[in-house]
Amino acid sequence: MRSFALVLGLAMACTQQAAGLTPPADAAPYTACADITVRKEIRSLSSAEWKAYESAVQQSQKDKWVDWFGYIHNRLAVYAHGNSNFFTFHRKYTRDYENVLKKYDSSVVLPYWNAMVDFQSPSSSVVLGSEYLGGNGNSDTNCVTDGLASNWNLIYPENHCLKRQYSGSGSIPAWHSPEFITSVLQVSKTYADLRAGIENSIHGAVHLGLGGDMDTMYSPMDPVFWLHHANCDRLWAQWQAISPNDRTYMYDGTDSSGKTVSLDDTILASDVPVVSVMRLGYGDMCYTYDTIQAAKGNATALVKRQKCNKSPDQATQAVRNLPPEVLSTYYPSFASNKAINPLENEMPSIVPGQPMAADVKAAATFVPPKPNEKLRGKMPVPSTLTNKWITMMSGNVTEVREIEERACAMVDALNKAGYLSPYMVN
Ligand SMILES: *[C@@H]1O[C@H](CO)[C@@H](O)[C@H](O)[C@H]1NC(C)=O
Ligand SMILES: *[C@@H]1O[C@H](CO)[C@@H](O)[C@H](O)[C@H]1NC(C)=O
Ligand SMILES: [Cu+2]
Repeated sequence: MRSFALVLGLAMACTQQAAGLTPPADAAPYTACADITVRKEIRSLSSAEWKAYESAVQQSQKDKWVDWFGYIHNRLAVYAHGNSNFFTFHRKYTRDYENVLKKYDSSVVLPYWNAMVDFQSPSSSVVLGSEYLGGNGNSDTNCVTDGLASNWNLIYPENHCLKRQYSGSGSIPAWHSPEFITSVLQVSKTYADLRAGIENSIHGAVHLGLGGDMDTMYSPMDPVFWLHHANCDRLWAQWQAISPNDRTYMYDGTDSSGKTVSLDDTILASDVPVVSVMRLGYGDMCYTYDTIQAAKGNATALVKRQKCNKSPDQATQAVRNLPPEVLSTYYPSFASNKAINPLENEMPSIVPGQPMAADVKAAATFVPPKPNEKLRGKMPVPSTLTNKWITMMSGNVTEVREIEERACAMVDALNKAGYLSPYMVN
């Protein structure tokens, strides 16, 4: 009980309304982590960090951990998607994989991929280049033949090579922009709102855009899965941190059977309750994200990126200059005159085409691309989810189409206002 009292004491000392930050009375006493690691965007990793990560992932594949995680995910598909379990299950599950990687190399920290930055032309992202996660599968077999998972042979659900089949015949159609995700962070008032807004937008779009194994329920076999889900987890963590008193333990909506979820629910394929994953920095959740660190005034992790982006605030300013009715509909926080909270702003920090810090030569000579003036008012509408995908995870079609309509309407509103996204460079 000592540690429980400590957690409570800390929460009270740091906040005015401690109630929301305090775990429910019947929750186990999760203690503050002694050591909190920082998950960084893949483009910020040094060569040593990337090599260590790559090596641990390779070993996990040789030892069939990749097959194991694919099996678990496939078995839990319906439980873990299209409902409130989405964020909580995947937080525990990605942490479990990160813990496996740490057995090979304790210094390894799971990176995330901010895929929104690449929304205009996902297939040109350096992240899908041969030095990193590799690109499209071979045109005959769809087997991935470059990058980290080049020529991987997997045994689940049957012997097969790791496959990718970009959904746009050789390329990937547009994803959801940093502008859209910024809007989701600002308009979502409940956990269930945020879950629907993220799962049905960038989450699904990345899975479907890459195709192959990523378009199945054993998608964790593709190493892209982990970086992509770390990104979704980051967005949840950021949203929680915007208003920690109300949101740290906010858990609402229903599960796959329609039952209202509870912090006491056991996370499937684990022996821990949901409450144990809600607060980063406690229990086994001994990690945070660089963007959250930066928002709290520690910009160390973001320094490399900001060197590439001379005026990160220009992007935010362009959105803030949108007409008031667009702001009040999509960006309620920007509509007020308050200072911008970096936690609810996905706009600055990375620029499209930015090389990986690990690629020292490319990073040294990189000149950030200017937004293409010809594309003013021509932001693309993000790709939509297929019926096959929605059915595969027992998703709610009405819910999916609602988010898609909002994404489409936002793009229309921005285009009508003559907006030029700083991420539109091609
Ligand atoms: C600041 O961020 C860096 C890099 O992510 C991290 O190593 C360091 O521990 C952080 N410092 C504090 C005081 O949190
Ligand atoms: C599906 O989503 C819609 C819109 O969010 C909601 O009103 C409806 O209750 C949901 N249906 C089920 C079966 O959960
Ligand atoms: Cu999943």
